[in-house]
Amino acid sequence: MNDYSENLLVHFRRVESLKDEAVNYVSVDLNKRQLCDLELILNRAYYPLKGYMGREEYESVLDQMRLTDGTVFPMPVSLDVGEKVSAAIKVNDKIALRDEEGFLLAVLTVSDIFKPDKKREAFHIFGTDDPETHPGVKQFLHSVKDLYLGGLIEGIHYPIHYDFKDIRFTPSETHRKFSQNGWRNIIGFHVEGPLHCREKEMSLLAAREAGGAIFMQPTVGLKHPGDLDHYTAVRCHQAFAKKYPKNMILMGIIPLRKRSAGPREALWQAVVRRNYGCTHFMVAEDHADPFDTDPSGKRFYPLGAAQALVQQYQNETGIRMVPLKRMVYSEERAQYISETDGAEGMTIKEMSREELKRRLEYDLDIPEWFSWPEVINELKHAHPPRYRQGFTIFMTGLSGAGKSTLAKILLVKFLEMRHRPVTLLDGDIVRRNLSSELTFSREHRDLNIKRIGFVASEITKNGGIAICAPIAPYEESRRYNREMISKCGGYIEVYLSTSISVCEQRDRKGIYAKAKAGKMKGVTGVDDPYVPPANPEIIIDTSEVTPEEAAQEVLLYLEEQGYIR
Ligand code: PPS
Repeated sequence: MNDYSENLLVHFRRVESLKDEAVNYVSVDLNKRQLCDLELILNRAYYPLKGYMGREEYESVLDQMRLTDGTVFPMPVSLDVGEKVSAAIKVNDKIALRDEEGFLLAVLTVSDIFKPDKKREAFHIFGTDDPETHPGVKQFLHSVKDLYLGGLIEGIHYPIHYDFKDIRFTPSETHRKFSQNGWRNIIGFHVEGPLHCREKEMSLLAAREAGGAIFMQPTVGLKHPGDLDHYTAVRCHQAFAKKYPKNMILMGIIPLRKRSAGPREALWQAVVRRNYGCTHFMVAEDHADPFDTDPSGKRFYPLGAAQALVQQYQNETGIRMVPLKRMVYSEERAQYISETDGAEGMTIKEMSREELKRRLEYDLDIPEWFSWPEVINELKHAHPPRYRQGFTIFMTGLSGAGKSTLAKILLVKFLEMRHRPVTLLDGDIVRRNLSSELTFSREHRDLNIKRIGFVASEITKNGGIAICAPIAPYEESRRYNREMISKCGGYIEVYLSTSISVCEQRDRKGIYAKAKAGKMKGVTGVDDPYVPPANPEIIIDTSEVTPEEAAQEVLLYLEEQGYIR
């Protein structure tokens, strides 16, 4: 047996014994953010880290952007845990690190358990500890737990992915690919959102200046494989990468989570790309700025600060900074030109993200100078025009306000149109099926409404129409639904403002009579509150219009907004 086979056997035996021993260890189920870090430690993208930083290493990184041995490493990487976990362990213990399903990925030997000063960390990493001025700080303070663990990790299995396996390269795989391609200069291209013609020209210019090929690495950090967006984004990147000359580009995705920490993050991304085998790294003048897509031009970090920092450390890190220069489309020249030289006096064409989104939503023309049909077609899957998006009609109002009648008419109208599958989630029907165990307490009403919202969001996400008709007396749960469903498609809140006196007169179910007779307690509008919605899309008082007229009003709104045609 040669050395290689012998090493492999030793490793295999070690993994097997770790698996057996881990049954007795305290387990930590890592969240998506933590899984990203673990994968990049295990595959050596975070080289020279062999585990999570202990206190001394952590402090050194915060203060000096260096590990204790002096190596440049600007971002702290420790494992954050809650009090429950930290109370169950002590230094030198071993911990089983598992994924969200409990699958064993690695064993951590704890060297440090410490409480970081999170505000101080934020200040060092982001340049501020104010969550109101920096969304990255807000996210960090909100999502990272209060205690950190440090220590060496022994890997058992990479976090499992079923999607895009063929383009999830490890650093050793990219090193091999680069040398197979005969590439000596490789320019790392960090990518977040979808890219179009302009970004191709900008990256090609940078690659020409550095005299090398491009390694394009879109981040897929915290996207969940269940999100439609994740697939669309990667497919857009794949279509984009096909637009480069042959043997000029390699694309691989990386589970690197975004922090929006500006210059420090740019330097850190450069170090990671160096570990993947890149010799150069493209840095934009507003690289990793939390407001880099803000149409007003607002930025948190000074322009060029990220480029300067990566350049300052390039001899030590071993990866050179290549500026990603802004380009604009000149109508006269019918090509992209550098914004700083030659753009003066030219007719410049640009399209903002918002305008692109609007054109996608209304199925409008997107010019060839902006993007390619292959990329746009992929985007259209994620942002179909409104008439192909799913939507939810969420009615709210007192019992007897006319919700069920209006819902039934709309159901028939939508079925007649045969555009999309339609589901009616009437208050009574939901109470009988989905929420049969719930009472009419505030807590249970909120739970009921959120359940309806969840079902409606699934229907909407899959392109259907959900008609919901509960009382939904509280703003908080209605707002919760609005936020959740709007991410999946259209959300139209219809407030049936019919007064309590009219509802009492109608009293089809006799609940108001029972309330008056003292036989029923907690009836909405009588002795239980109804909070009218703050900003409904449509308000209808059914004492003033017929049910058909009310339905017509909703249909007109949908037509006006582009949901039906
Ligand atoms: S909620 O508040 O949104 O969870 O209510 P919802 O699920 O829509 O259920 C309302 C229907 O249940 C009947 N019902 C009551 N309504 C109000 N208050 C109390 N205490 C109550 N108890 C039973 C009532 O008939 C409602 O039917 P609709 O369709 O609204 O007339």
